[in-house]
Amino acid sequence: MENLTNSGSSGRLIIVAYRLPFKLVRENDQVRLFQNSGGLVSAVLSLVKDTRMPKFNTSEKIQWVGFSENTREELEGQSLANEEFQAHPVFIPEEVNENYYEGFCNNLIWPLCHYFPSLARFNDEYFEAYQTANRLFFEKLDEILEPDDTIWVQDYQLMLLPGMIREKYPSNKIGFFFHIPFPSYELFRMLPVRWRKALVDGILGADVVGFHTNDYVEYFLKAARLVSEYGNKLHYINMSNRIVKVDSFPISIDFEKFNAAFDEPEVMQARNDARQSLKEKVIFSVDRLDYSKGIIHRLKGYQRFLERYPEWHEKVSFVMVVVPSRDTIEQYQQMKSDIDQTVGKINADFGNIYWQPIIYQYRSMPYHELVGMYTASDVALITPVRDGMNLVCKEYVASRKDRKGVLILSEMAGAAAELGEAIIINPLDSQDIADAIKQAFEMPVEEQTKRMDAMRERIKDYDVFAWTNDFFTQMTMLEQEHDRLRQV
Ligand code: ADQ
Repeated sequence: MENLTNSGSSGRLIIVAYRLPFKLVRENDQVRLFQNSGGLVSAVLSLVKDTRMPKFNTSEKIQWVGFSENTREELEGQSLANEEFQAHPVFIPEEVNENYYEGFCNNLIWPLCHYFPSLARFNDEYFEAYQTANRLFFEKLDEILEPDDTIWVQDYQLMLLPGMIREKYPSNKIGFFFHIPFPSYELFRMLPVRWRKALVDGILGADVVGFHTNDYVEYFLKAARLVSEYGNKLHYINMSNRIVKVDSFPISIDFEKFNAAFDEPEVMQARNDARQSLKEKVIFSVDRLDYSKGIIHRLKGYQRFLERYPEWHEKVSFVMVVVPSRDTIEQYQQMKSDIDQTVGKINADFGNIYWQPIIYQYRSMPYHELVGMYTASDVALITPVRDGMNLVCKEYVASRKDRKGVLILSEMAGAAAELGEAIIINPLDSQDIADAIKQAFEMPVEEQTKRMDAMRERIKDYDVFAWTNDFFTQMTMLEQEHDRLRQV
């Protein structure tokens, strides 16, 4: 895409996300900043690294407003900046945060947007806390905001914030990105009318609203039409005094980083260690503990594979890594215990003293080990029952500099819209998963390479640099579209 952003703003870029990009940790009387390694931090860092990117005021770091995992006392007198970011901590009282983050965000919005309405808890206190917390983010932003600043608000924890900013700052450029699926209207309308309207109006405080896929864009446009009676012309919503652009921007990864990692000594070592200790065929999966990730469905599919295709017994190792997440919430504890039991049962039913069918780890995996496993495995088995995008599958493909390996991917992941050369499965259908594993194991190397090449090319073209570039290009173009549409 043509890059129009260099003519853009000379103000600062302010990111507002639920979490700050780092937290302060004390080790033996030393204090240091510990950076989160999530997809958003990498994506925002691409803004710093990419010379094609808009020239925000480069004498200033990227400003980041977010909830602080440290207390006010812990941060007293400490600098909250590293080379790239200047952090502005938001302190949320514990009782508010419980109803806001665990409550409204993770007990209501998360299950609803991932098509688990039966897990959604509707509670007036949740919404009150959501409003209060969004207001606390706004107050922090209000302390630092300058006229030329561009604000980029992230995700479902902050849907009211763009509207709050727009009310007081009509001229600042505001972007909003939603990282999880925006659900079909039948799900969205389960929210009380006043909540629905507040959320849609809040999001529409932004100039550009981004989702991962065209489907999510359509669902949002429909919600805007039905909830707030905003009409749209294609991707544009006319708000009487301004226009909002709603579009898809499929988030991506740093392709070159994963591609180059293939030859790094630590990755090679991890790959060799894995290959030596595992059976001749290796299946790998890695995700956060979450019901949306389809971990139980994956295990059922693998179980079906072992039942139906006994010729593969003792020849396959399934390495399944789950990173601890939200395990204070009851549903997550229950899910963890279901996973433990299912893994135990499969290993007990099929394994023997020479063979453990599943090697299950409940921990975070260091980067070199992760890429070591990506590049050691014959199959990546990614089976979410619903996922906004899913970056793991993109990381797997980008890591395969050897152009081998097979991706089995759920049709319910946003990434399936881009990665059609994967073996696409329905995660609810165990037989489909079982057959896909068999097909993957039997796939000739030439076909693996053909499919990998097509997917690698696509991710390379639309990497995380292209993603951020695309978003900010749209922000800049909107001004021009504004004028054009007024004349139509
Ligand atoms: P997540 O639900 O967290 O993100 P995902 O996109 O797959 O899911 O990103 C997970 C990241 O964590 C990947 O970079 C992966 O490497 C890493 N990771 C996962 N398990 C790990 C482990 N055990 N050890 C180490 N690293 C691990 C949300 C949405 C997604 C959307 C992203 C970005 O739910 O759908 O793709 O935001 O928008």
